[in-house]
Amino acid sequence: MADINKIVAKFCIDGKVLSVTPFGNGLVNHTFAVKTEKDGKNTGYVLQAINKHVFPDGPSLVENIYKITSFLKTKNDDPRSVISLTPTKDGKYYHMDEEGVCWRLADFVDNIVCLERFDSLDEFYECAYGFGNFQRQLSDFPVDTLFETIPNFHNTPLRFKTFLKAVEDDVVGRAKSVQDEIEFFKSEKDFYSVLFDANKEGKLPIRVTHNDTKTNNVLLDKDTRKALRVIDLDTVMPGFSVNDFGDAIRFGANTAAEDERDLSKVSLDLNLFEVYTKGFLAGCAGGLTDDEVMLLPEGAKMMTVECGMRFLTDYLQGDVYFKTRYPGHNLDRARTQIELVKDMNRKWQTMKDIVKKYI
Ligand code: GN1
Ligand code: MG
Repeated sequence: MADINKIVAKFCIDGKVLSVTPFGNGLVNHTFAVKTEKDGKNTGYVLQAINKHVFPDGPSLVENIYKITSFLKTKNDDPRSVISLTPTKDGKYYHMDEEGVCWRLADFVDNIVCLERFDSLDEFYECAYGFGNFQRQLSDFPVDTLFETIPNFHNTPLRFKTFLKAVEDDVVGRAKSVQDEIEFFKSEKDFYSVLFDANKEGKLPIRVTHNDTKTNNVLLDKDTRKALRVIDLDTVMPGFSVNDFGDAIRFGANTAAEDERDLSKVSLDLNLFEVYTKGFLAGCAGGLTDDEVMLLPEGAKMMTVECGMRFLTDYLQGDVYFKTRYPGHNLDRARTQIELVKDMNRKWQTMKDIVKKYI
């Protein structure tokens, strides 16, 4: 990798750089904390190398973030509530290194909590509120001006085709050992188009969506414990609101971690599902149509089944997309998602009854 200090030096840092160290645990980009000092006070930045295999067009991605954050700043007075990109010395918002890796630098916000896992229902509610509010504040953003950083990101029918191709190609010879998992994704094939169908029927509009709504992408203020800032705007793209809701449920309302190996621990917590529904819809402040609200369970199941399929696809392709910590990590993640989908199928009617209460 490029010399990290040289990269940092390309940006307009305010103060003296003290250290640059790896930071966070995203599965895609490389992130670093840049600690700085100015007038005897410690501050900092967040530096990221954009994964060019995942996001081939880094400059357009950064431009998206610039547009979104500039727009959000017109609606938020508190600078802590919106990401600020730091320009480079030549006046851009990214630096392209010699290996063609695109880097960007953002402000570091202090006195926050970033929740890998929330400790209380109130915190989960706040994460939901934060993403709902993000949805609402961008409801009049010109969605057509956004670049699609990953085309077809939540095109589940297409993801299914890619999955079938990976099974057929079986490049690393793993398909035979995961027949049950493969069959599971095939058995759900009629479900994959329900959101696109609803869109065609005029029931599900295209909106500005975040597309990575894990709890750790909403920062809470440490003192007030209220949602402060939505981060990780790489996948902000045109999409369906129900998928933003859904990915949060997949990650946050699971009673186990995304890669739990003891499948008996995996289930959908209906109480958390309801808390998130309440928080998300409160943040949206009436912005979603009744049809959209009724499709929230579909969003939850879609994101879970799609993510599971993506993990299994990656396993079949030899673990080339998601970072893994051990052989079989992607398979474990896929199995967890399958277990969660099965539980959603069992609890389907209750999920529908819950969202209906909030129309
Ligand atoms: C990836 O890198 P991270 O953790 O923010 C992935 C998401 C998956 C998630 C699963 C661009 O997100 O779609 O849901 O892993 N992001 C991309 O943990 O593919
Ligand atoms: Mg992410």
